[in-house]
Amino acid sequence: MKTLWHHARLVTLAGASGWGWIEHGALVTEGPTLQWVGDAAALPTGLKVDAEHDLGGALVTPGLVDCHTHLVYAGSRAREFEMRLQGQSYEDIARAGGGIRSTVAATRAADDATLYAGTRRRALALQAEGVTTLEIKSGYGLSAEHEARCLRVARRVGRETPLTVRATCLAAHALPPEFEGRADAYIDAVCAWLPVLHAEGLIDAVDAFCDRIGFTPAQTRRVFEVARTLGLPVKLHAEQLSDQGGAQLAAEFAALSCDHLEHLSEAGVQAMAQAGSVAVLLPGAYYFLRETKLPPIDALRTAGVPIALATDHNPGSSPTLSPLLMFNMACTLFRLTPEEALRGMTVNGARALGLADRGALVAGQRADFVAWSIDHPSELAYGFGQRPAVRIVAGGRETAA
Ligand code: DI6
Ligand code: FE
Repeated sequence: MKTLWHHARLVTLAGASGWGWIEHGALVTEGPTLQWVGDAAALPTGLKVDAEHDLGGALVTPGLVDCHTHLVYAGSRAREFEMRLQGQSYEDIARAGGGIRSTVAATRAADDATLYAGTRRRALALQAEGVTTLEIKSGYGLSAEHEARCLRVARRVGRETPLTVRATCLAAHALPPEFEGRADAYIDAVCAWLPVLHAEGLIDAVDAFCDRIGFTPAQTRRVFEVARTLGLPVKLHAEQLSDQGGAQLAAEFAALSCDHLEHLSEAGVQAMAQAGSVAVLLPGAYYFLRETKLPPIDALRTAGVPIALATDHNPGSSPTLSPLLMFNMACTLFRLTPEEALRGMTVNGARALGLADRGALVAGQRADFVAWSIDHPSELAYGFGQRPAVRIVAGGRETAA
């Protein structure tokens, strides 16, 4: 089915910089693919289409790619938020058995229907703000059975919503209570689960939390070695609370991305540049944990490391479902430009997932785009708390905004 979408002001993001603006733009989609993008005056003569949509002069950007979320969980951590306000630190709460472990307990206790319903609700909330591609990590199951269950929920969201979902196994997220004091034994177990989860088709990438309250670089390396044997790409929660040299380790494995990065060193920046890894910035967690150390953004820019931006939605450190609020925080807190923020949640977000077929409005790419009721793309970052998405098209099909 061939469809013409006309009367659009296109922000294509074609090329390495700039908005790629086409003031009087049109798009032609053929099934799930962008077949033609350009100035309406240059539309191929004699073009025959099955359907035509007038976008009413709306500004159109690529669909948003949220490349880092922890959407599958049950329960809430509002009580822990109160404890932090009363003076306890995120790390103290984690060490006392709260934090990630409390979400693991709630997730294991939830029945399948509840776990799926909560995850789907959150995915649709992200979609309503313009997300068309979403990464979902496991990491609140932490047993063979429960990690598989969480990854199946992620896969089901991909089947039953218009969103493209990439599933990442983050079994090395925290030490489950039954392995207390036996972190190496837990890593042995994770290394044994990965081939099984992969054989079931549940994993697109492998992630780990390399930090003081997570796993050591040596333990992370063991997980990555199994991923490499399976041909799976890796990503890393790196240098979030401390500098562990995780970025350098991830670079050895040609990681798709390193994420968080507040404590990233210059050596880490250089390693990421050499490996071609994307820096995924997560201002929601920075804000909500009241972190004061900024990621080394200028050093990343100077080294030419691509910068992506994501919600990091999770119940402990970033309970937001607003990608556009992340645009605003990336600009106000991290001093990204609005263009860097938009590229961060489109082209560079796609790259952080290893997806080369989306992120820009260019012929041949996937037909994922959003029509917004704004005059200029910088308004996406400026108007925090506003929800200007009016039409969302995923894989050539219109979905509810
Ligand atoms: N870093 C984070 O910010 C999330 N996971 C991680 O490794 C937080 C997860 C949580 O607190 O539940
Ligand atoms: Fe995360």
